[in-house]
Amino acid sequence: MKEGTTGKRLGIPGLDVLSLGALTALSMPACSDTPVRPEKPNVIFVIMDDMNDYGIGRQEKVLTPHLDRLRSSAVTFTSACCPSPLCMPSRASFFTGVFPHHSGVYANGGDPWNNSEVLKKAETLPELFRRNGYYTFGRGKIYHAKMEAGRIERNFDNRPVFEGGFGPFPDDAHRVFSEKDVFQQFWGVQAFPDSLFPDVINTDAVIDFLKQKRDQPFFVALGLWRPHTPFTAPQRFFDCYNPDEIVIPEGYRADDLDDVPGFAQDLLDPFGRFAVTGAENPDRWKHFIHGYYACTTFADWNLGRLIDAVDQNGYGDNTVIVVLSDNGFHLGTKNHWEKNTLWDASAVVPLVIRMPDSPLNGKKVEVPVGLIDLYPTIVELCGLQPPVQQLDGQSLMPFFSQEGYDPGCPALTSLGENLAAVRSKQYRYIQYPDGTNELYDIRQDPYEWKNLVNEPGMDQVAKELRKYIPASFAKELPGIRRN
Ligand SMILES: [Ca+2]
Ligand SMILES: [Ca+2]
Repeated sequence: MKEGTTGKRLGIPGLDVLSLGALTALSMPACSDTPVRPEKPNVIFVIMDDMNDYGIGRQEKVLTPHLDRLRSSAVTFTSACCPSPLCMPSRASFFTGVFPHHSGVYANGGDPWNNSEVLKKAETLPELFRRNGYYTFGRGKIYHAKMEAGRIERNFDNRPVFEGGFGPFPDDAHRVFSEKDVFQQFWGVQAFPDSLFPDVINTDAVIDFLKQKRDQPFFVALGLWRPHTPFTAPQRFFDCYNPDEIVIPEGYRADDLDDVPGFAQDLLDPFGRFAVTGAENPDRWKHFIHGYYACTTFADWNLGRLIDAVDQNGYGDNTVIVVLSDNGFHLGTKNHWEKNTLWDASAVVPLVIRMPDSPLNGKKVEVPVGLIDLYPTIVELCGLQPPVQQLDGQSLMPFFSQEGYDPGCPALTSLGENLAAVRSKQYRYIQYPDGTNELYDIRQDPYEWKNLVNEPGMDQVAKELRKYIPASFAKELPGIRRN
């Protein structure tokens, strides 16, 4: 933890929360232009599921007006990486501050909260908040992996922590069944009314919570189920897009996999989805892209409702809003749907943080950071007693006060033992367990078309980046699922 910032309101130099707290305790009238606020800031996490960095990096045509609005008063991290490009391990990691290579939790399945000795003992961020006197309120898809009775109660004060699931699901006429895995029957595109969506119900619950007055600082985790499949959303979000204007992603190249190692190719398309929706069916491909765009704009609409509730209920000045996605999403690039890869499409995620009073709000940070950094950021920001576990990330707080700050470390994403990638400002280096690897110059080649690892003169670049791949990896939990 950085010395000297803890105890300052929101950690931003210039405003000392202890002074404000002392004024309150002595019942001294504050100056009319000096708001008196709780000592500890409130914190809200909005966790998107499978949302790409649209509107932040590429593909500006996808409509995220509320995220755009938030970004005008927030810091946007344009190269934020998830710790693992899958729902469960990503969330288990950033909610504990422990990297997958220390917990053994690299992929979905495997009951991480019971089977990982590290995560069994670790304090999740909500557990830490509660121990530090916060009221914790959770709704929706938060951890992905179920927690046993007892532990979920240690995480959240509210009841129920309604999750809701991925529904509503399309009917048979709107589904595409994978020929490779007939159990993947939820894959489809269809409109439904608002009332059927858990995201609407859960966002409503958070809005109701924000209308209540509290004398305790709070932490809210709202986990939205969209834009994750199935691509069901209310009709008006489909109507935001003209189907005739949907195009195949510009990052797609039919021959892109020619220079990709076999190990990487084996990770692709485990359900055969791209085979039935992709290059041989361009109309169907565009139809599914339309569905993903509609679900992204739907998720953004719920975000907008939450931001309005924060501001309209007087929490705007003392509440930090963190918007992130657990992983990115391929829409056919590298002949692949969804995630489960170590390229930018899976590993780079939206990360937007509104830190009231930051002089850098409205700016972009292009330095790679990780969702792993959120936990130590929050510990510093809120002045929390540290958790029992060793934290793997670095506090992001300097990014909110020092323009041009650069700790100089690439961001790490792991998908298994000896299966990991690092992302620097210029390059992505990927290492596979069989010793094969990839190297891309993101500045010159943002879609990672040309693997440079065997190009003359690139040995030194690869060697430097390889230093940031962990020297050892925890043994993977049994029972994992790579999807
Ligand atoms: Ca996800
Ligand atoms: Ca290629």
